[in-house]
Amino acid sequence: MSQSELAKKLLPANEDIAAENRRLLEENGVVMVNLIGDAGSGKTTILRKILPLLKTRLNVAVIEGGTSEDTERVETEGVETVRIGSRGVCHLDAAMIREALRQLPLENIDIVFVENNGHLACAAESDLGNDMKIVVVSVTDGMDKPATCPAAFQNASAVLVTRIDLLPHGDFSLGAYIEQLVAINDVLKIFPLAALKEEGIAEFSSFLGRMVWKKRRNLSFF
Ligand SMILES: Nc1nc2c(ncn2[C@@H]2O[C@H](COP(=O)(O)OP(=O)(O)OP(=O)(O)O)[C@@H](O)[C@H]2O)c(=O)[nH]1
Ligand SMILES: [Mg+2]
Repeated sequence: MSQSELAKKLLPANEDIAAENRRLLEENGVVMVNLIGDAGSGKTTILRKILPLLKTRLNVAVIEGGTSEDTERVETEGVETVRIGSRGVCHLDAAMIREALRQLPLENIDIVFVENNGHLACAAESDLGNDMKIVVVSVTDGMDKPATCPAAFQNASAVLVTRIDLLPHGDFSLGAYIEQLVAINDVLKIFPLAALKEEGIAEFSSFLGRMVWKKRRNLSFF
C-alpha cells in the first residue's frame, strides 16, 4: 500500500470532520456561512459592509482564509476573527475549520462567516460543515460562470452578484445571468450588490438575520 493510500485509510475523511463541525455548531446554535468566490470577486468588501449591520443585533465571528490584510480589514469591524494561513491550498478544508472553531467562544456566537480562498470551481466542492454556501460572482467576470462552473451554484443557498455599479460600463446582462442561475437552481436566493456603495447590503444582511432566527427555532432554511 502506498503512503497516500495508507494516509487515506488512517486519516478521517473531510466529510467526517465536516459532520463533526456541523454537530458542534448545532450544539451551540451557530449558523456557519461558507463564502466562496474567485480571487478578487469582492468577498472581504461584502463582509466589511455587512458586519456593522449584523453586529448591532447578533454576535458575529469570521474565519478568514484570505490574506493578513483581509484579516485586518475584518478585525477593524470589531468582530471575533481567526485567520487560517491557507497559502498554496486550493480551498479551505473541514480540518482547518475545526481548528479555527476551537479558538472561538461558540457559546456566545450566533453566526460565523468563513471567507474561503482559491478559485470558485475549486471551493465549490468544499464542505466545511457549514449551513450555507454563498457564492460571490462579479459582473466583471462575464456571463459564463454559471455555464462553466454549474456545481458552484447547484448546492449553494445564495448568490451575490457584485459590482453592479459597473453594469453601465460593460455588456453584462443581469436579467440573462439570473435566468441562467435559476435554470441551475430554482431555490437560489439572488442578491445583486454594489458593495462599495452599500447597495443590496441591507437586504442581504436581513436574509442572514432570518437564517439565524430560523436556526434558533429549528426551522428549515428554505
Ligand atoms: N466597483 C466596485 N468595486 C468593488 C466592489 N466590491 C469590491 N470591489 C473592489 O474589488 C477589489 C477586490 O475586493 P475584495 O473584497 O478584496 O475581494 P476578495 O474576494 O476578498 O479578494 P481575495 O480575498 O483576494 O480573493 C477591491 O479593490 C474592492 O474595492 C463593488 O461592489 N464595486
Ligand atoms: Mg478577501
